[in-house]
Amino acid sequence: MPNLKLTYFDIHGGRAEPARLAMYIGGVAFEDHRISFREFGASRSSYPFKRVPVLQIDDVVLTQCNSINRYVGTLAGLYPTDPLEAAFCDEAMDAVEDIVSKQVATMFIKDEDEKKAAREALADGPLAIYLHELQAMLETRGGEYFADGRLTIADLKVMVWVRSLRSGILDHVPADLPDKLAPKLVAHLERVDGDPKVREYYARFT
Ligand SMILES: N[C@@H](CCC(=O)N[C@@H](CS)C(=O)NCC(=O)O)C(=O)O
Repeated sequence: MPNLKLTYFDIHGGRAEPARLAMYIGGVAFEDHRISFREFGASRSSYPFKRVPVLQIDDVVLTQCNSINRYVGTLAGLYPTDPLEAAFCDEAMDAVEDIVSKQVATMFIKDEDEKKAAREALADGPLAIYLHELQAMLETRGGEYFADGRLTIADLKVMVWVRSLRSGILDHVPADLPDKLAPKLVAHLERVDGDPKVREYYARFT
């Protein structure tokens, strides 16, 4: 097994959280290198694309969270070997990346009225569409998991996203939007978040 060092913000969410969870669940040893926003500001230029997460694998550096997810998902036994099931896994993860990018675009709006309008449009448009489509995708795949009929890295990625929406992280977007528009994604979140290994992972931080 290579030496793995995953660098990301010191938060229980975001683009590195599925990889952290996957490695913990799969018993893959890694250095969980957590940095503050201030530290990121100071070291930003040292990261490819000036962004995190980055995964150092021995002496090479891997960027792009879904590439990291596929790689660590494979090491952890949480990425399908069947090509079509792997594509289903990617499909769900890429959909989450799409919508997260749209959310991020509203984060840097300084004017409060403008931000409110952008967030309301986000809730009515893209967020509603992605919640609806991801719920439909889940149902098409059998209703419990997004690929392979079992927990995969895709479930961790969708769970982390739905959980963040329900935390009310986006001002002007109702925290109960997933409950109202995609209750089956909420049931999926509860199933995945309630997994004993996921519970064990978070218990380490309390
Ligand atoms: N396409 C990249 C996006 C990475 C990204 O934008 N990361 C954010 C944090 S979640 C970041 O580093 N932002 C810093 C900045 O934009 O200055 C990925 O999939 O990992």
